[in-house]
Amino acid sequence: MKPLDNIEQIRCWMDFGHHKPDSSVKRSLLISSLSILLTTCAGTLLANDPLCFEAESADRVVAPVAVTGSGGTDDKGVSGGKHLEIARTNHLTEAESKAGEKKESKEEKKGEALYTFAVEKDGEYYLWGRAWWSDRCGNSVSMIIDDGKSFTFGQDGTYRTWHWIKSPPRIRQLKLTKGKHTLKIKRREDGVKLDQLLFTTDKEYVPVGIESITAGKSEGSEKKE
Ligand SMILES: [Ca+2]
Repeated sequence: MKPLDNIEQIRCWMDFGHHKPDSSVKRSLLISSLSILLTTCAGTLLANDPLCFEAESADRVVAPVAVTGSGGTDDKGVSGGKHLEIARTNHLTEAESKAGEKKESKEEKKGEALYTFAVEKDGEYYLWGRAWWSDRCGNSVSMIIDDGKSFTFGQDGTYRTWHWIKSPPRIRQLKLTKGKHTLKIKRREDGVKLDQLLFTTDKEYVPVGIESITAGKSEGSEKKE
């Protein structure tokens, strides 16, 4: 586990406030396995419609997916000062990008960000993401909701600037029942960043700039007021 992961996990834990670990557990956190950290950090993102949260607020982030905030020119105007990133370390050729994916290493296949969220009503949802794409070989991620089929998010032609894009229309994966669900973001290409994510049932809703974070993270089904 990278040092950055540990820092993120501790910060996440501290955010619970009412559920702080004692010092011995904190110490074990630094050296313990990822599975223990995941159990500790798990929480459900809850809010009324729209449900907006930071992309960096995942329960679990596994390399090459990472939480970062370099403060560079491209990071200006990032909500929360951080974002999710799949760095461009292994550039895809255009042919590989057109094919949808390249042969991934075992490590790359493990890469993901995992979120647990809950919606307050059944419905057909729209998932928006505030994204930054490098170019046409780095303008998408794969997403999986619950145990559904993965779908491609992105593939638009706006590069090197933060902008909101929407999930493909009318996909069955976004027909959600009231209650808890999971979202996984997986690597499809590299050179991509995500700042915020937003679920809504309102088809007229169009996020602009940095949206207000509406989702509070809470354990189980308990709602944070
Ligand atoms: Ca962010």
